[in-house]
Amino acid sequence: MTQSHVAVVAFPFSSHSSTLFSLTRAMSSLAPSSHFSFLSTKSSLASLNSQHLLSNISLVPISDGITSPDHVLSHIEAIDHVPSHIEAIELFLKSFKDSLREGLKAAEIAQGCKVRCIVSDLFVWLTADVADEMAVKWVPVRTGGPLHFYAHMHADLIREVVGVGDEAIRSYGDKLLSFLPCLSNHRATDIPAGINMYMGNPNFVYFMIMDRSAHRLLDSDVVVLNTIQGLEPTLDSYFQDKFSNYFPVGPFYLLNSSKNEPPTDPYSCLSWLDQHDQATVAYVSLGTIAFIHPSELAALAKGLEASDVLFLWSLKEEVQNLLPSGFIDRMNETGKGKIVSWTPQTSVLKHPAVGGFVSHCGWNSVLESIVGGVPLVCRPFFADQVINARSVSFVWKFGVVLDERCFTEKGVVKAFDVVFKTNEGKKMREKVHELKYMVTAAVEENGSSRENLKRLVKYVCGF
Ligand code: U2F
Repeated sequence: MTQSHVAVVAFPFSSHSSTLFSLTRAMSSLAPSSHFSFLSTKSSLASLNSQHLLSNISLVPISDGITSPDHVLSHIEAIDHVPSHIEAIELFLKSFKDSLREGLKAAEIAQGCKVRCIVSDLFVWLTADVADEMAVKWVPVRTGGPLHFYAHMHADLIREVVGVGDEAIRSYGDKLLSFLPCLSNHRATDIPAGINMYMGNPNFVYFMIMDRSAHRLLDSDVVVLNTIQGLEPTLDSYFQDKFSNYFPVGPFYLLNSSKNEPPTDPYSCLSWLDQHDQATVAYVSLGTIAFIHPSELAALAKGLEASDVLFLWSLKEEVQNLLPSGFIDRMNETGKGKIVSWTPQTSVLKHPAVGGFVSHCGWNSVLESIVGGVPLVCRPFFADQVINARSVSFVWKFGVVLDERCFTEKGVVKAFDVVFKTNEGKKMREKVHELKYMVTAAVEENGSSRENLKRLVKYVCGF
C-alpha cells in the first residue's frame, strides 16, 4: 500500500524537466513505498529518459496551453531570431493553474490516494497557490545556479544601490557588489539583466518568472538546491539562516544508481575521442535553448578552424545549416573536428581526450564540467549564465570568459591557447580537480548531498 503520494511538477522547457526528473528518481528509490506522480507537458514527458522509470513513479501529462491543434507558435520561423520557446512558455503559464489542478486530480484518481506534498520547479511558482488551496506542503526546487536566485531575492536592494538601466550599470563600472555578502566577488554587469532593467525588454517572460518565483521563495521556509554544500560557503550560510529546511542535494544527475549504465552515443562521439591523446580536444556545447546569432556562429566556427586544438561540437541540426558553407565537410575530411546534433555530454566531459569545454555556462554544464575535471571557456547568454561564468573564472578560477562575452575568431584562439597551452591553464585544471573531489564526495555514501537527500525524502514523504 502507498504510504504517501508526492506530486512533482516540472517546468517543461530546456533541461529543467530532465534535471528535476533525476531528483525524482533519486527520491523515489529511497522511498519505495511512496508514490511519485511527475507532472509535465506531453512533449516534455516524451523527452525524458523514462527507461529508468521506477515502479513508484508515474508520468502525468498536463496541458501545454495550446488550445487549438492548428496553433502555430509565431516565433518558430522568426526572422528576428527570437527563440521559439518564448511564446510557448507564455501560453503554458497562462493556463498553468487550471492544467495543474486537472493533472493533480487525475493523479489522485489513478493512485487512489490524496497528494500529501507538491515538489515543484521554482519556475512554476504558481504551484504554491495550488498547494495552498489543497492545504499541502509546497517544496520549491531550483534546478539552475542558486547565486542567481539569491540576486533576484535581493533585487530591490540591488536596484536601490546600483540603479536602473544601462547607464546605471555602466557608471557602476567594475566595482564589486560588496554590499551583498554572497555577491562580493561579482560586478553590476554580472547580475541578471532583468534586475536592473537593462539590455532590453523588462517584460521579457524570463525576467517575470525570476521576479515572481524569487518573491514567492522569500515566503517559503523550505528550498531544494541543485548544488553541493561547501561549493559556495557564504551562500550556504545565507540559505541555512533563511530557510528552516535547506536541502542542497546536487548534482541531481549523480544521485542515481544508473550512473554505471553505458551512455547512449548515437554519433559515436566516445569512440572518436578514444582516437585522440589526452587533453587535446575542446568540447563545444551551448546547451538546450541559448540562441546564437549566425554571425557569431560563423566567428566561432572560424576560431575553431584557426586554432590547432581539435574539437567535438554538439550543435542542433537546424543550426548546423547556418554554418559557413563547406565548414562541416572540411572538418570531417581533415579530422579537425566532429559536429553532431547530440552527445552523451556527461561521459564526453569525463573522457581523458577532452581538455576544455566551450560553454554557455548553464548550471548543469558547469556542474558536469567540474565532475569531468575540465576547464571552461565561457560564453554566457542570459539568466544565471553570466553570474555562473563570473564564479567559474573569478571565484573558482577554473575557466576564462571570452573577451566582450562573445565569440570572435581571435578570441576563441586566444582562449584555447590559455586553457590548453599555458601554466594558467594547468592551474585551472588543478583547481577544477579540487572541486571535482568535493562534488563527487558529496554524492558518495555519507556524503552531504546523500545525507541531505535522506532528510528531503523524510520531509516530503512525511516519515
Ligand atoms: C537552462 O540551461 P540549458 O538546458 O541550456 O543548459 P544546461 O543547464 O547546461 O543543461 C544542458 C543539459 O543538456 C545536456 C547536458 C546538460 O545536462 O549534459 N546535453 C547533453 O547531454 N548533450 C548535448 O549534446 C547537449 C546537452 C538555462 F538556459 C540555464 O541558464 C540554466 O542554468 C539551466 C538549469 O536550470 O537551464
